[in-house]
Amino acid sequence: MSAVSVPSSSSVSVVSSGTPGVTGGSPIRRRLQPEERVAYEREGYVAIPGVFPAEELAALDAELDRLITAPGVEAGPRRQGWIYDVARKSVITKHFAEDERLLALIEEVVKPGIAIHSTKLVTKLPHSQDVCHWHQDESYYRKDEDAATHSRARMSVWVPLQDTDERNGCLWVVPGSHRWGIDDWTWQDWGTCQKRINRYEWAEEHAIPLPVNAGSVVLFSAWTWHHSRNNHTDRTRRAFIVSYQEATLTKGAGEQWRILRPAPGAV
Ligand SMILES: O=C(O)CCC(=O)C(=O)O
Repeated sequence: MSAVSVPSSSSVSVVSSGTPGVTGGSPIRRRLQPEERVAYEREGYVAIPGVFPAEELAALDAELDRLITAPGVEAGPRRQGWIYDVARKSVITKHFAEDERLLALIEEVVKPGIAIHSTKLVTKLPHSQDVCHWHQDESYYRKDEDAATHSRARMSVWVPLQDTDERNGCLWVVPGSHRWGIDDWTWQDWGTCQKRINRYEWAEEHAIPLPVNAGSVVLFSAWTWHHSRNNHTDRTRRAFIVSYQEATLTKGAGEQWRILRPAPGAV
């Protein structure tokens, strides 16, 4: 196991399997390696390099350029360049959210079966001030009073379409935070990801950045504290995000919910 793309002072769970053809080579369909799974369970996230080739991401990027100009697709003035429910907007985006390379990576964690809870495109335009506050996806997804929303395995898969680092608003996480339940939060009237965790200052002190290259994917638990900062560069930064959950739940985010692989034995 070797670490890649990590700041030297951090303990980022970015691991590569050492499997020929995975790291920096031609992308292949593969499962999480045991050490990647251990890292995910311990830290609440893991970054996997070399999942998608550049030309495939460029095609997806071009499709998103096309989609974003279609009437009613963009999420709104406060979310320029964002597309909610992006996987249901075109054949290309649908296929991407259902890609077997993603499903193979998550299948031993998100189970039994795999369903889509929701998908979105998150964009940071050049020099945008759109901080995404510290939050847990689960605080949006889980309703205490509704057992059909109580996932034990929900995971968000974050796929950057450009190389990301601290200058263009890479993802930040607090390692281990997926084990602490749902933290108290307060709605913010500015920025994005507005259910800001009350302990956000503490999060800042304990967070690490995940600078990952395009072609990588970051898998993180829906309970993991995460956020992203401004884009200080001249280039747009996009991330295609799919939240998956076990197929035994009977709902996700409205019409976005879709079973991709039924749980074994399900009719
Ligand atoms: O891509 C980003 O900047 C983070 C977005 C995010 O965490 C979210 O929308 O839930």
